[in-house]
Amino acid sequence: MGAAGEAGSSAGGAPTTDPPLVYGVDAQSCKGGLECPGGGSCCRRFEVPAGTFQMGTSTDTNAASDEMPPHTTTLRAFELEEFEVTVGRFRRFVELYDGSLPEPGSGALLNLANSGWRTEFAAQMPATRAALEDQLSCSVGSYQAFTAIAGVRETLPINCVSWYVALAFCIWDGGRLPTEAEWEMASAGGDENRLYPWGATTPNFAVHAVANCMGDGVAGCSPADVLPVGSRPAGRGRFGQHDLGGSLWEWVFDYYDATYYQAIGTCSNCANLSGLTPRVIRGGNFTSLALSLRATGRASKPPNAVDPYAGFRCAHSL
Ligand SMILES: [Ca+2]
Repeated sequence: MGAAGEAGSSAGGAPTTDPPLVYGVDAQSCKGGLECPGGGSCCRRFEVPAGTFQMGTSTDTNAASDEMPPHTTTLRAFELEEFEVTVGRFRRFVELYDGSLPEPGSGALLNLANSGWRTEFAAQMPATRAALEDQLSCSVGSYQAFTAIAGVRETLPINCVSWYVALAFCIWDGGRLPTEAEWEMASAGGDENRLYPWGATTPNFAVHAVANCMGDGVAGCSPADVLPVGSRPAGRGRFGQHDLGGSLWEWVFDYYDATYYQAIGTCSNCANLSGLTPRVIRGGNFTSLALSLRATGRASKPPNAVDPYAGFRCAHSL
């Protein structure tokens, strides 16, 4: 009792009244309402039903070697968020962020051992809110989405987030990161094996995806090419998710291994939970050409990379 009183008086300022950062509360980033384009909650999510599909491809002549061979993949049902995580949602995490971290093992997926948060991730996390805000300022005056004060950019997809921060956010919000297999199942429309999330149609960048620096309708890349989530509704996937092709690359849980498909074979609820440093990113970004928007396309970044081209969305187990 004495220590608390002394701290409050000796600081000479108002005691903090912020609630603590509590991990694992479902959709707390949208508490009180946070509306995204189309009129729904920015936290809305849609079920991707259980099923079996061919992950990867052997028929797409544009495919890279890391997309081959295709392998039969079975997944249990899960929910995937409709939108990439927005600035408005992420701001609520920032406002509470005090450096405290998820419990080890939280955010685990598919009952796989060694998934979820690990103690060794702590060293990769910003220690303070100020350090987190510093990361979010990775592209000041250009592509960065976050602003210190809420303004007109609240429905832009949050970028400048590391894999670690993305995972922590999803756990805080009651979810986790999708596995690479889950993400591809959503983007390919499961057993429809769509070339792009919307189908086989060659992308029209005014209609299907925020990509090719055509977000503003003008050739050439500029900050105006970063658009609110859900800006290309005709590009939604089979299960309702927006922007699986384009907008931002999306972090998924898996380690990246270019030869993973050659070794995995038929698998059920599989994920690559070991390997070297890089993690998988999927779906291309607002500067990408059509090639990167394909449902089977794979890329990677070091997990501590913070740049304006990558964001994420969260998955939720059922
Ligand atoms: Ca995307």
